Formats: sequence, structure tokens, C-alpha cells
Amino acid sequence: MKKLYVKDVLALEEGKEVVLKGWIHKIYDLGHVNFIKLRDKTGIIQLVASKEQLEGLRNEMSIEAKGTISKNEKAPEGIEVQLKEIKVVGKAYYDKLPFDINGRKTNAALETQLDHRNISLRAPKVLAVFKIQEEIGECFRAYLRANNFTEVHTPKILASGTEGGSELFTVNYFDHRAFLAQSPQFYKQMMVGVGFERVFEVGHAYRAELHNTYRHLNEYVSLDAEMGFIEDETEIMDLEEGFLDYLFKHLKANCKRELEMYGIELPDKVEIPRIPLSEAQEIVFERYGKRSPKGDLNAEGERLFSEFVKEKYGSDFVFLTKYPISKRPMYTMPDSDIEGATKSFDLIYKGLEITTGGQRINDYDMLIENIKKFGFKPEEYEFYTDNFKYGMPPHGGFAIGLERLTMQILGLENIREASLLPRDMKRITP
Ligand code: AMO
Repeated sequence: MKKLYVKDVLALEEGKEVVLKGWIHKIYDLGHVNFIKLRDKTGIIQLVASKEQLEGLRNEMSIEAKGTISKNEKAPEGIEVQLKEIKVVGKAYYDKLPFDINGRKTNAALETQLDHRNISLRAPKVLAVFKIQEEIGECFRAYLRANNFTEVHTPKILASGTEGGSELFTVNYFDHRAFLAQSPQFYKQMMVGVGFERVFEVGHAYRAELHNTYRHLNEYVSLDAEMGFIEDETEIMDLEEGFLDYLFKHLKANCKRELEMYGIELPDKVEIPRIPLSEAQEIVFERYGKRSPKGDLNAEGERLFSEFVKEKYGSDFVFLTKYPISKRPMYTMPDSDIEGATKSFDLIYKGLEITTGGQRINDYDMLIENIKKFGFKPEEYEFYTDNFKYGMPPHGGFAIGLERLTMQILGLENIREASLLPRDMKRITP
């Protein structure tokens, strides 16, 4: 007989014979009644067993179980399975589990949970994070493909950095030095120029940042989009706003169980105010008495400004626009109307930056000049600047940090909770 998933069994009629396969979540050896809670990727179901059938069983063994469905008001979801046969297909080789994952809450500290990812990921509430993450990736693909974008896969071993700064991991590439990609920035622009017009990529990005914080990883997943033939950066913000609206509708319809586990109610519609950075800085100073760093908001400023936006506009999101040239990479298009500003933006979600985006310089001469102004050598960027010799259209794009978006949707406290196997300054295992 074919294995059925728990979620499908819960919808079946009494008396039906079923085969379930999964892990032993919990054993109840109560003497008069005995249960096994079987867990698979879709949920947990109660198997009613005899005392003999429990013999030799231990939590987290994987099993195959055959039985018949019966109704029981006291069982979770009103359904249980009267066990006929049970077979252990994955044995247990441990003395004691590092911590329990079958209670209402896992009681181990985050670092302990991360040390034992093979155990902590089993907890249904932890798995739910990655169901949401999977849906974000799916929606990103679906939304962009429906809008004429092509998925691309660009290299992660590069000859130079893309974002400026010194946050580069070096790798030995045969007899010379190469770098791990901080972003697919240069190649997504190239792909727009060669004729794909609109591209997206879901890929890893590497940052050798010396930040050991709740919001930084040294390896993260970047959701990148880039599109050609735009008028200005507002089209890029429209695109991202449209994606988030689509995503939230999808999550509300398809991830009810997961959102409920975290007590999250998503808005019916995503509409995002757009406010110039300089205005945001003034508001943070006037309302909260906090000075911002030159040309930016710090983490506290982002949080305070988000509070203000929530109060005034009822939105969890805000686009901060018109970032100064000094705070943006050399490829960013300067703003023709505001001296010293660029056509770029950040997206802040519940007090945390989840995106940077904007219009790029598409004129070859202007790009070369800008590279010089930033103190770089144009000859080192030829592989990039060459793309601008052959009719590069006006274009722009954005990137969303997948773990940051997941974390903010579910209200997680630490970005590591939104990474299957986080890489940070202190952790490269498991
Ligand atoms: P930026 O460097 O701002 O922009 O990165 C874009 C988004 O990526 C996420 N992110 C991170 N997430 C976790 N840990 C980190 N260390 C980390 N660093 C960045 C954030 C951030 O908003 N090329 C531009 C994007 C563009 O203009 O298209 C870029 O990479 O969510």
C-alpha cells in the first residue's frame, strides 16, 4: 500500500485502512492506553497501540505503520489510527536526545539548537519556518515569471567585488586569488543588456562582514531582480510592492497553519509609503530625539521610523528613497533633480532593512567616470564595463535577503532561526 501523508489521512473516513510513514514524535505508555504520535512533513497523528507494539520503540526512530482510521473526539483533529502493524525502518543510536522537540516549546538555547540542527529542525514549529521560506522562493519565481522575467544562474566565484567595501571572502583559484560573490549585481545587469531584458536569480551571497548580530549572516540567500527599459526607480519599487502583495495573499491562502503557529496575521493588501531618507532622518530626530549617521539610518533609527510609519500609514513596510551618492555603490544612478542623491532606495520591514534597490548607471562614459570618482581602477572592471558599450538600456533592480524577509514575516528574533544551516563568524558546522 502507498504511504499517505498525515494531512490527507485527517480528511479520510472512519474505517479506512492506511499506511503512514514518518518518525516517532512521542510515545505514551500509559498502561491502560498506549499511543504513538507519528510525525511526517505535513503533521502529527495519533496511533493507538498495544503494550507489545510499543516494545523497543524510541523517540525519533522512523517507522512504517499500517492501521485503520477511527474517530475519537479526544484525539487531536478528532482522528486516530488503530495500529495493526508497525515496522522500524530507521533505528535509534543515541543514549539521550540533546533536547526534546515534542513539547509545546523547545527548551534549548538557540546556540544549542543550532549545534544540533539534525534535531532542532524536526520540531514542527521550526519546520514551519522553512515551509514559509519555500513559499517565498516559489512566489518570487511565479510572480516574476508571470511578469516576463527569466531565471538566471550566475557564477559565485568572481574576479572582483561588486558592492564596494572590504567584505569579501577570498578563495584560492588555481594560481591566483578570486572572491566569493557578494551579490549577482554585475551579471544580472549584463543579462538585461544581452537581451533577456528582465532577469531574476535566487542564489547564495557571501559577505565577510565582521558583524555577529541578530540580523547578519556571512552566507545568505539573495532574491535578485533586474529589469531593463525603465523610466526610473519608481518602477522597481512598484515591482517589489507587487511581489510582496502577491506573496502575502499566497501565504494567507496556503500557509494558514504555519502563520497561526507564530500568531501572525498578514495584511490583506501591501501598500508601501515612499519617503526620502532625509525626511525620515528629520522625523527620527524630531519625534524621538535620535540623530542619524550621515546619509543613513542606523538600526535604532530604522526601528523608530518603522514605528512612526505604522502609526501614520498603518504599514509594516516603508521605502526610504533618494540615498546619497556617498552611501551607494559606484553603479548607482545619481538623481538628476537632487544634488548628491541617487535614484535608489531601501525597503524597511518592521524595523529592519530587507532590500536595497534602484536605477543603475547605463551610460558607458558616465560609469567609467563614476568608477574613477569612487577611487577604483576602470581597467579592473573591464569585464563589467564592456557590457555598456553595446546599447545598455536604462535599467534597475533590487535584492531581498531571503532569511531577513522570512524572519520579519514570522517575527523571529534572530536571523539564524531563518537559516537551515547558518554561517556566521563563529559557525561553519554543522
Ligand atoms: P545590499 O548589499 O543592500 O544590496 O544587500 C541586499 C539585501 O541583502 C540582505 N543582506 C543580508 N542578509 C543577511 N546577512 C547579511 N550579511 C546581509 N547583507 C545583505 C539584506 C539586504 O537588504 N546589489 C545590491 C542589491 C541591488 O541593488 O539590486 C545589494 O546587494 O536583506
